[in-house]
Amino acid sequence: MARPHRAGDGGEDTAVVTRTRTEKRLERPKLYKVLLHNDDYTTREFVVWILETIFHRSETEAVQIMLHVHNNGIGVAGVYPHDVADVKVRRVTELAEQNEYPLLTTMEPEE
Ligand code: TYC
Repeated sequence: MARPHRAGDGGEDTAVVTRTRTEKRLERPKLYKVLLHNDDYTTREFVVWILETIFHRSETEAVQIMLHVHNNGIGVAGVYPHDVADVKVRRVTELAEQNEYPLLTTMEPEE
């Protein structure tokens, strides 16, 4: 006698459920660039400290990124999933305000 079946229990819905799970696993989360913008007032030392503290950059990397932003007007501090990028932008903005620097940080989707 036929038994009732639910999705995933070996009945005809199983293939659909399994394929959906596979597609979900293959989706890569969209990544966001956290950008630092140059200005004339924020000290180089503060930007390097931000890159070391918030973006976990080595001193060498931090100086290179800071100089890139200083020379080009903008540069990438790091690339992260949306929620992580959002928190980093907020933390940098808060630290800049507390220290009375106009340092601007923004985020934009990669590609
Ligand atoms: N232009 C700043 C100075 O000469 C240094 C600086 C670098 C500021 C990067 C902001 O995102 C920045 N003191």
